Amino acid sequence: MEIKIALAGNPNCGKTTLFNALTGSNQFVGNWPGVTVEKKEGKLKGHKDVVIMDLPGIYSLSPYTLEEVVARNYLISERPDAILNIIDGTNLERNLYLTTQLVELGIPVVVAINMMDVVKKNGDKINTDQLAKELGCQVCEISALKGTGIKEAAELAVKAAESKVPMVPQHSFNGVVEHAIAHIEEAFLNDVAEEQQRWYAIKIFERDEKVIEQLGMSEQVKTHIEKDICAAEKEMDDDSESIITNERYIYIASIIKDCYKKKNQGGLTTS
Ligand code: BGO
Repeated sequence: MEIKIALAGNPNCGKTTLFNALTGSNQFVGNWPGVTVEKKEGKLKGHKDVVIMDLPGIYSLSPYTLEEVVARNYLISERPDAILNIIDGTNLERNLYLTTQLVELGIPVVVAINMMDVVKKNGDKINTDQLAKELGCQVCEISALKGTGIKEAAELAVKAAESKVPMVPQHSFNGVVEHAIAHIEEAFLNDVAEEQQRWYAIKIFERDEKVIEQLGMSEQVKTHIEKDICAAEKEMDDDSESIITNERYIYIASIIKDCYKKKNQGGLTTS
């Protein structure tokens, strides 16, 4: 059986460098169906049955850019066996925004923190064990440019794919949001595989038109669910999409506080 591993990450996180290092000359380049976004896949060196799929660089799984739509359609329709999420260690906060969404898809995720050569040179510290605990997935350190840790990262992704243990997201939104999400899952998502329900429910809560259309929600169900969404919006005095975005950033801020130490932070206030 062929194993499919998707490489996902922000633009400029080093995804192309990693993809090239992992696959060498064993690559096929084409376009995603119907769009002019480049599609690249290749065999993992030393594993003839492992295909690495290079997804477009994206900041989020929202439906607003062609790249985001291509990447998320692949993730939710094709369901790779694992996601190798490359994040730029010099830009943790921004990069983790995508990570918080990838771990909700129910697909095993391995996070590879890239640019570790720069992080180390700067004297900054990332507590990967703590980060793994708070995200609920394995985390490793790599430098795609220098080639350090990349074989190990790929092996972790292969193991995660083989294990088929679905991700269990560690983050909970505010109570009223969780209430709405639970209600959406219960009222409408019974036919969706359990590990995928949370991602869909969050998207429905955000009123993501593409997901709502894909799922073919009736007006009756929409009206029913809308009550819960409006209740959350009223209580939190914001629109549903902004509520989710803000809560993700609060979660990320707490992760950064626990897991990241910048060398010079606060170092000047000795007097
Ligand atoms: C240029 N460490 C360091 N130091 N740099 C890295 C690493 C790493 O681990 N990984 C990648 N880079 P892409 P996306 C460049 O191209 O793979 C660098 O968008 C330059 N180019 O070399 O393209 C990598 O596919 C001139 O840098 O990322 C590349 O995700 C001056 O990060 C950049 C300096 O990598 C983006 C850098 C003409």
